[in-house]
Amino acid sequence: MKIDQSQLQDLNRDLLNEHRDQFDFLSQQLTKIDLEPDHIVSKIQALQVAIPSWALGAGGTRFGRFSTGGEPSCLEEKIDDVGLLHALTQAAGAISLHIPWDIPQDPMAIRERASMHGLAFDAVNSNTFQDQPNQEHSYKFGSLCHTDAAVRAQAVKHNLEVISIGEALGSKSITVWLADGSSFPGQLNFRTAYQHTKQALQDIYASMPDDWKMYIEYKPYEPNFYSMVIPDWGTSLSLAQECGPNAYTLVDLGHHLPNTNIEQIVAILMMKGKLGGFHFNDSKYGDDDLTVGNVKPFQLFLIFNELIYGMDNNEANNPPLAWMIDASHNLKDPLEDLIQSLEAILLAYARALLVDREALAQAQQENDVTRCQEILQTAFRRDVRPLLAEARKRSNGALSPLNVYRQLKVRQRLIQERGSNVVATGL
Ligand code: PSV
Ligand code: MN
Repeated sequence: MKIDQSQLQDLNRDLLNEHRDQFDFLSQQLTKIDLEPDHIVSKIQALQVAIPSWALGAGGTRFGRFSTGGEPSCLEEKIDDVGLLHALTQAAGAISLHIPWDIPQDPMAIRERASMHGLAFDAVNSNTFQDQPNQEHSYKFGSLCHTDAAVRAQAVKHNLEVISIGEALGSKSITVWLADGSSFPGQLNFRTAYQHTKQALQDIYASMPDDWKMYIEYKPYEPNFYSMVIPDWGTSLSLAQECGPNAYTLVDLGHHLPNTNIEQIVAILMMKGKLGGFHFNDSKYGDDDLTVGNVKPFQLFLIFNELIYGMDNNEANNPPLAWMIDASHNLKDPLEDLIQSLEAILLAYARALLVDREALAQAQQENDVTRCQEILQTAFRRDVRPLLAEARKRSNGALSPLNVYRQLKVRQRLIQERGSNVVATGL
């Protein structure tokens, strides 16, 4: 199904007067503190977040999976779902594919379908954390780090295939996440595992087109529980440095031990020009893959505060970041969940744009701790939802995406079209 533009505009009309009042009121307040509402709105309009092809169906836990109904059963339908999200929010202008979960049979046709929805192809993701049918060597004991050179070669080859699929689609980057590691002390020689991984990443990097980027993701534990070969940003950064200028660290918000100061990691990586991308999600305990900003919205704001500072003070030429939502939807309708995640990302971004940076720098210089805190919290506590709605209005999206989604009965229509038992590929 496609969102009918005239229906969407009709639904917008019902909310227009209230929206205008709220936007005008906020605009006046912002103008008083020397902020330009139009400038902020255009920045919000420009932020586009990729949706991963594996986040459109119900996820599962190792204890079970409950289907949502109307899930996309093929890549074409996944693209259509991202198209729905983009039509409503105007903030989801890209899709990120995981290979081999989503191998395009006809890349040109897939490209055309995506561009009909206004979507670009973001990073392609390799998968050496699962064995595929008829695969010669198993990844049970690792992939790029494996003790056996034949397994490593197979994993490198897979990454090269992923790159060539990405090229056919117009992607410009590959994200490598490795489940490699050990679950028992003594199982793995840490140094050998690192060296093997470094060599394999260098081999992949060497075959990458010149205008491509490699993003190296890290994760402290899971599925291995004693050690991961790339457990943290330091290891990822050192591997990226060993690969070359087009290799970067990718931060997945769920891939940190509890209470890690992620905003500080972001600041240092950007200072080094080595932050490549972001996987957004939220968590209470581990890699919970929950809706962005639902548990720790202040942390998300602080991260965006550093991102904006990094983008404004970019001496190291950190490239534009690849933004993606990497979540799993076990209870909620995945599309509703993604709408909420997009809203949370944009809210954090918009609030961080309001931070009075000059005043903050001065307060920091004077060690006025109270004032530093006030400056951040003043920005964080402002209700910026009218700015987001205005950005969507100007881009022909929905003033209230979730309401339109429900009023147009999108899920019910998808169930009618696709049935209630289809299961999307992914985790
Ligand atoms: C691993 O937890 C991860 O965050 C990586 O990005 C994977 O590619 C993705 O989830 C999907 O499994
Ligand atoms: Mn991730």
